[in-house]
Amino acid sequence: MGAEAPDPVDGSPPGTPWLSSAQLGPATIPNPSLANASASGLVVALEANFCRVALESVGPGGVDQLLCVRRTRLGKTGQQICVGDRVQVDGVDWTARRGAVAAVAPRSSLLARPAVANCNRVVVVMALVQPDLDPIQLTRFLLTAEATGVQVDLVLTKADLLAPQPLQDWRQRLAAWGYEPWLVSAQTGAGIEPLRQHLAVPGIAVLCGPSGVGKSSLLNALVPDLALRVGAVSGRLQRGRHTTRHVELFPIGAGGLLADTPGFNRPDLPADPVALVALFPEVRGRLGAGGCRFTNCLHQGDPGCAVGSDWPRYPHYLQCLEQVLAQEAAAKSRPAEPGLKQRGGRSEPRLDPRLRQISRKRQRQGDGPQGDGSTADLVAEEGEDRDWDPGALGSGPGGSMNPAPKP
Ligand SMILES: Nc1nc2c(ncn2[C@@H]2O[C@H](COP(=O)(O)OP(=O)(O)OP(=O)(O)O)[C@@H](O)[C@H]2O)c(=O)[nH]1
Ligand SMILES: [Mg+2]
Ligand SMILES: [Zn+2]
Repeated sequence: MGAEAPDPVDGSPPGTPWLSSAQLGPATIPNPSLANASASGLVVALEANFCRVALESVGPGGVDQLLCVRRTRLGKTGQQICVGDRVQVDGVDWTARRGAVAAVAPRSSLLARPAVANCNRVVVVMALVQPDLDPIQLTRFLLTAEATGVQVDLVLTKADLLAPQPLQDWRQRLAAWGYEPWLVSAQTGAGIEPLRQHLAVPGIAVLCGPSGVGKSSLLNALVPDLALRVGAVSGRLQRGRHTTRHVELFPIGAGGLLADTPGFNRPDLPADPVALVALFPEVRGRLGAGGCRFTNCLHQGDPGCAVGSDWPRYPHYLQCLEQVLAQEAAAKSRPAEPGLKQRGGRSEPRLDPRLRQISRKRQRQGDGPQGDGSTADLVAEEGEDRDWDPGALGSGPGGSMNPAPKP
């Protein structure tokens, strides 16, 4: 592991920044009739100021992927672009294999973190050991996954490091949570083949979990010859080192795409306390037919509560509920200050418009985040916005395939 396979499109190793201006050269359009051509495709990777779009149909010269920036008028609508988005690309330069995203199709689902649109399945990946499996952290990841409304799978990695009895104990414990986990080892290959068959179906699946649990190792085991970079865990808590930095989709089976994502340790909890309990599959059935006496029941031992407390994750539920209520109260008592925007119960600084100006100027001078000014050629015509933040999403599923109205 660790060796990097060349990128199937441009020959660069995966994980390398988008092509620099030196690599790309000036945006030459030898055949004017090919300029301003448009195409549609799927965003398969997002990094810094660019996205890579896999085209629905192969273009002139066998080009099947384009490196794209975003049109300013799209940015002005607040429309963010995520991996998994179906997009319309215009201003295509087939020779340089570049274009600009002009419109985003409506999304069927949206996972906020990692940011992936239109996923059909969220695969929560946690290690059994190194780092030790923490039930609360696992619950938070599962809640985030369940909140998307798509199918949720649970994969527990590093099974080679645990004896059969503790493995069996985890199986039983998680069955009571309503999950049938896939216990796998990327090291020995145990459990990999059945999981590959399960995942190799049309649609987009997303690996999601903390750093160091083995998401990239799992992808390497599932998709031979991929050779994604992996990093050893370290420290007393055996934490990962955030080896994967960007979301990227890789083909698995016919029509199946699996996203490797950067690990993170603490997923946000959903905002609505009343909706929280439905994200616990083991008690979802108790909410139907009659349900609790009070429609706003928070299931804390209230009279006529149908959910009750006789389930193993009830203490986890109460702990999460307490946090959701606290973040809701904090958001209510704290009016949005000028210069701050409310997001998920937290205040975040707005991007100072002056910073955007500086950033653009710097990029024109060839000192952008990639240090290459490579977008300057692409933006000359329409002044594309290159300040997008892949982590900051629009207000939810939505978006429009209709290009934003011209100002
Ligand atoms: N023993 C054992 N080690 C594993 C297994 N899977 C992954 N590892 C090791 O765990 C460490 C972390 O693996 P990665 O694949 O980089 O983890 P990741 O989840 O992609 O981490 P980030 O990219 O930081 O989010 C590496 O040292 C791997 O060799 C496994 O099944 N068994
Ligand atoms: Mg990784
Ligand atoms: Zn109740």
